[in-house]
Amino acid sequence: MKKVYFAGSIRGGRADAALYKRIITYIQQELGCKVLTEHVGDLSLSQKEGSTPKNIHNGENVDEAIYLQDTGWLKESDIVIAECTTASLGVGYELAFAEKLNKPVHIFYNKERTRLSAMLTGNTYFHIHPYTNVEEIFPILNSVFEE
Ligand code: 6IA
Repeated sequence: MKKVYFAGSIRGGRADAALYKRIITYIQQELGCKVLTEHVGDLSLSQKEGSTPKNIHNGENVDEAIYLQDTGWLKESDIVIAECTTASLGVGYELAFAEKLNKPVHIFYNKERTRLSAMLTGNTYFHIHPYTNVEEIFPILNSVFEE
């Protein structure tokens, strides 16, 4: 079963969380893949998640654990899918990290709501899919996963 790393904004803002959830569910149920990062579509995950400056719980640095787990999952993944309409530093970092690992990377964004960074649109390594209606995302995913 293909392992998918889905990237979407968390501290960058949760305006598109419901869309992330829809994409994750589609990848799992319609395309039959394992999504390593299911929590990105968790609607109860508040933007204020871990907003204490160092995010220490029971003596553990939570952010360090998140970083180590996510970079581990990126190494383990077969493909990276990102929804980039809501800008996120974490997602930008993950995309560059995935490129260094030579993972296939597919980036979706709503071209009427945002102008994507030139650091993504200018990099021919990435497969970039601008859309105007979210319904366009699903047939594109079908063809990406047919390959
Ligand atoms: O800068 P951002 O927070 O917007 O970065 C979002 C990206 O970083 C996502 O694609 C995630 O893969 C990763 N990321 C950021 N925060 C977390 C996180 N927080 N857990 C896992 N990955 C994260 C804790 C959530 C937990 C309480 C369920």
